[in-house]
Amino acid sequence: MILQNDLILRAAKGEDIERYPVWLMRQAGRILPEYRAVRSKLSGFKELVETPALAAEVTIQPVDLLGVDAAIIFSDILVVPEAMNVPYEMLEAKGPWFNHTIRSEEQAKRVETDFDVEDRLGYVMEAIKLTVKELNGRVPVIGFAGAPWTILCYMVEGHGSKTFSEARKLLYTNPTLAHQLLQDITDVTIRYLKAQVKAGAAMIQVFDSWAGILGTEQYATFSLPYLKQIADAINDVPVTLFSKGAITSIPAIAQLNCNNVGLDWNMDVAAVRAQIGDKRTLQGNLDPCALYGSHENVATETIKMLHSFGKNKRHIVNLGHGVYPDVDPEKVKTFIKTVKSYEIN
Ligand code: 1CP
Repeated sequence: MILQNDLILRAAKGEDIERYPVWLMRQAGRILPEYRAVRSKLSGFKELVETPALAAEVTIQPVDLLGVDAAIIFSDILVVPEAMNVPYEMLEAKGPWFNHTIRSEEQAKRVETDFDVEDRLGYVMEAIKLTVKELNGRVPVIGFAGAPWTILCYMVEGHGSKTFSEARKLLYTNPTLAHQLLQDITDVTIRYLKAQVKAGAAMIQVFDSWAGILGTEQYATFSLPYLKQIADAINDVPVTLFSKGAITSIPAIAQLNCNNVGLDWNMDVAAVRAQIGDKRTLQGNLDPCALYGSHENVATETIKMLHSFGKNKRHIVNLGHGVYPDVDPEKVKTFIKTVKSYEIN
């Protein structure tokens, strides 16, 4: 398939670009009335995730409606623990819920790793194939998975949390079990991401959403070695590592075998660039709340971020985290328009 718009892939590889590519984390989702219309006809979130034709439809919506330079496959990071026999439910207005938590060796017995990802997660690969076919080369499709540490957070805690103190407790009380589970998640994740690439994903992003709740030393012990295995295993397409809140670990992340390092809005682009040099592309990092401002303010804040890049072409524009569901899509369009009309040279 020849891509008409390969801007994001060129930026990821450090090749020349005529303007900065732009997409948004969580672009396929509740900000769009067209997404809510599809979703309202279904029993719930999981039905959408598990129905390839509908997942493909909502994946393509932001390409049609917002003009982003990449599509991210509509799915969730929690499909991986589910495939490992730790299933989740998505409760309306509450978020994920696991009926089984894994906090002891006894509970860990239910965790399965020896299965075919095509078998248990085939619906994701099917959705990617359909999306690639329907996009017909308009933009690349990004595949993704959660980082092992972030997946462990949900497996141990059983639901969302501000502190994930049960998960962090395990690191102190039973580090052996924590490492065993992290390795199991890593093994499955590598097979899953390779299957996504085979199905047509042209770039991979690993979301370490709960990186920021670990100290630097613990991050080096319980997350980086597993991210390293994933980054080393995915060779055919560019890889983005997004470790939200891991400010002090950014130089170590940039040492891994990745193309892109995702930055959240607390991170200073110029300071990170000074630390890591030109060998990696940076992705981010407008504060998602900036999109609540007036159109004029959105444009001003976006330009401020673009200025922080200097003249460096190794950037992919995004927010510093997922777009908030109540943001006006017109403000998102202003953000995207501002990026697209910004001259790099
Ligand atoms: O009913 C709905 O529409 C539920 C909202 C929703 C959506 C749209 C959830 C529940 N997941 C998703 C899709 C999703 N999740 C995507 C789709 C593609 C896109 O970005 O457009 C992606 C990439 C994710 C990844 C994801 N899920 C992450 C990592 C990214 C991040 O935001 O940090 C995490 C932590 C999750 C777990 C999750 N899924 C959904 C919720 C509400 C949560 C977070 C719960 C918590 O706070 O712990």
